[in-house]
Amino acid sequence: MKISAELLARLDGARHVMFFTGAGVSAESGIPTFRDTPGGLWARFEAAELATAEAFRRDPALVWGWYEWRRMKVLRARPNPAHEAIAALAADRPVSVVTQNVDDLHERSGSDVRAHLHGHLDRPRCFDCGTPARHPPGVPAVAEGGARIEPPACRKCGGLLRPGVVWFGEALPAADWQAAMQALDEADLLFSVGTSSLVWPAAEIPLWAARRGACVVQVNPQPTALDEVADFNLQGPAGEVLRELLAARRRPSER
Ligand code: BV8
Ligand code: ZN
Repeated sequence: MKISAELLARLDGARHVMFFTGAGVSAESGIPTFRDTPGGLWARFEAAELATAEAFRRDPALVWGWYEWRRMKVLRARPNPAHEAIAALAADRPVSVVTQNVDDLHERSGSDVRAHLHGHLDRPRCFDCGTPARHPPGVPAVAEGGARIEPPACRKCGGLLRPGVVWFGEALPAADWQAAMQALDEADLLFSVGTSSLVWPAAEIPLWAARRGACVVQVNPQPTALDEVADFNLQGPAGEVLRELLAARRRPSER
C-alpha cells in the first residue's frame, strides 16, 4: 500500500491527531468483529438477541456466557501492529484515541485511551444496583462461540452481574462522550480505523470532524458509508496500512 506524499505532509503538519477505532482494529489480534466476517461475533445470533438489556433479562446465562467467551478471546489476544502504530504515533505529537471497542488492546499497546464509547468488557457491574464488581483472576475457559454461564451474584444486593458494556438502547457514558467531543474539538486530522460506521451516535464522529474541516482518513479493507466523506481512503487491513504509514514517514524519499 503506497502512502501518498500529500497524506504524509498532512500527518507531519497535524497539530492534534484523533484515532477513532472500531472492531476492525482488533481483527488482526484474532478478535472477531461484529458483522463483517463469517463466524463473526453475531454470526450465530442477531445483535438484539445478545447486546441488549432485554436479552440479558430473558436469558442472563446465554448473554453472560457470550461475553465470557469474548473476554477469554481478548485475554488470550495481543495487540497487533495497528494498535502499536497508533501508540507509536503519539510519540511526537498529541494523539487522542477514542474507541468503540470494549477490549483493552489499545491500552496494552501503550495508548492512553481518551474514551471508551461503548464501555469495557473487564468492568462488570450489578444489573440491579449498579455496584461495580471484578472478574476473578485468570482466563475463563468457554466453549468456542459461547456457552450458557450463570452470571455471578452482586456482593451488595445479590442481583446478577452484567458486562460493563453499553448495550443497544442504552446511553453512552456521559464522561466518555464528553471526552470524545473534546478530542474532536482539538483534532485537525482524524483516522477512522476498522469501523463499519453503522452504530450511532458514535458513527457521527468522523462526519462531524469532516464538517469542522478536519482531514479525515479512513482505514478499512471494505468500503463503508464514510468513503465519500473521507479525504483519504486507505483500503487494507489496519495492521498493514498503519505499519506502512509509520515506515513511509521514516523514508525521506517518500516526501
Ligand atoms: C443509544 C458494546 C439512546 C456492546 C456496542 C441514531 C442516533 C442514536 C442512536 C441510534 C440511531 N439510530 C439507531 C440507533 C440505535 C442504536 C444503533 O446505532 N443501532 C444500529 C444497529 C442502527 N444505537 C444505540 O442503541 C446506542 N445507544 O442510542 O441510546 C439513548 C439515549 C439516552 C438515554 C437512553 C438511550 C448504543 C450503541 C452501542 C451498542 N454497543 N458495543 C458489545 O460489544 O457487545 S456496538 C458494537 O458494534 C461495537 O461497539 C461497535 O461500536 C459497533 C459497530 O461495530 P464496529 O466496531 O464497526 O465493527 P463491525 O463489525 O460493525 O465492523 C468492523 C469493520 O472493520 C468493518 O467495516 C470491516 O470491514 C473492518 N475490518 C475488518 N477487518 C479489518 C477491518 N478494518 C481494519 N483492519 C482489519 N484487519
Ligand atoms: Zn447489586
